[in-house]
Amino acid sequence: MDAAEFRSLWDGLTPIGLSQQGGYLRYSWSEADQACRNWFRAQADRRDMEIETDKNGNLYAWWGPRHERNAVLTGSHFDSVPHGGAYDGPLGIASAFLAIDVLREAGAKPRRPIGVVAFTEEEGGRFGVPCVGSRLMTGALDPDRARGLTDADGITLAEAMDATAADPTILGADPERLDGIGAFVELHIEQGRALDGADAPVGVASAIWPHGRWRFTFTGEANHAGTTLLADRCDPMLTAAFMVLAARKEARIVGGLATVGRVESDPGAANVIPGTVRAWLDARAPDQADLDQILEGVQSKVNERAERDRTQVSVTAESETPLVDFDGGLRDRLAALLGSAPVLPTGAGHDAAILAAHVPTAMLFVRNRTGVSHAPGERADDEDCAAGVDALAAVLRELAC
Ligand code: HGY
Ligand code: MN
Ligand code: MN
Repeated sequence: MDAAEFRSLWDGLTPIGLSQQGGYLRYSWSEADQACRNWFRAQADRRDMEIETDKNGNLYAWWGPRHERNAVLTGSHFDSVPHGGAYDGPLGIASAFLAIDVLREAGAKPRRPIGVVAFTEEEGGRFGVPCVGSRLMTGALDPDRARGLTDADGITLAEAMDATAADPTILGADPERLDGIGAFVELHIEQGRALDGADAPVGVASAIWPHGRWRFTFTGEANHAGTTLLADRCDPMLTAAFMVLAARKEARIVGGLATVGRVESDPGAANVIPGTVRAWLDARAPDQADLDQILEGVQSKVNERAERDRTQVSVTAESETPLVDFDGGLRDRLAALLGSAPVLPTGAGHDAAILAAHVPTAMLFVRNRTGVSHAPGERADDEDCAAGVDALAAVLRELAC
């Protein structure tokens, strides 16, 4: 695959969902998502691939003998975080279509079905829970909970699906489909700079750190900012601010990561002491014990602080993903196939983490020279993306042809 060929397909996708302020607003079941789905269908049609949407809204394009089981599935997601980058997700889908072109040009014939998948709501950017499409398919997310998830405007997932003529009443586990998948390989832009340090365009994932998302709700007493003495306040913003600093400290102690990127204050007026503050903690660590230590440390210290602030705290785990150690045999086989490509862990979550609990799963990473991700500056060189396509083509050939 040459870089120009990659660029020509990529340029057809990059305008979709681009926001005026920079970055992407590709939310699931939005207009941008429908445009991405139409792009996907056009790519599949151009390649005479059979198109399918499953009961959870995940989109597939198939090549090869569909009557055979143990399909080799590849792909990723279209949805973005708010003002996210162009590559996180879509690169895996675009590369899958191009890898099939490479195989066809080489005269390869699949003996197992090869499927390209676009999983829905991987980021949780609209409905707050990551990997909704893959978690629903694998039975890891209750369909009633999923239907009731709401976006910032209070629209539920069910209503958003209804508005696009997708049927939310059939959401749920899909064991028959899962049973037909023999392997899943997700190509993704690296969200870090290890490959740049190793001077390698492509790498293979060894593991995904355990990580999760916890909603902290701090409750105090709304009151007048200009007339309430400090001693008389029950200000939940103080306790929330303390949580942010405590999380950073606990993460640093164990060599993990902690982020609070979303805070909501009610009523949210500059001259009102908030009555309630909600803050979302994203925490990740090399192993589960470290992650547990971050959460325990934060919760115990925040509870102490709440007493001083005369506020109340409640914590809800919105999503938790245990350590994913990718299938060792598949990992080593792919690393060898790719000329001993670097094998590296990641702290980023992926649909591959959800599938890995059910089918042999691997990830390929494409070099990201700055490591920036989940931001408008995210990018990979066309040459490295083309190398990723060739690597994915080699993997699909090895596994399915
Ligand atoms: O948040 C993550 O780690 C992934 O990009 N969804
Ligand atoms: Mn992401
Ligand atoms: Mn992603």
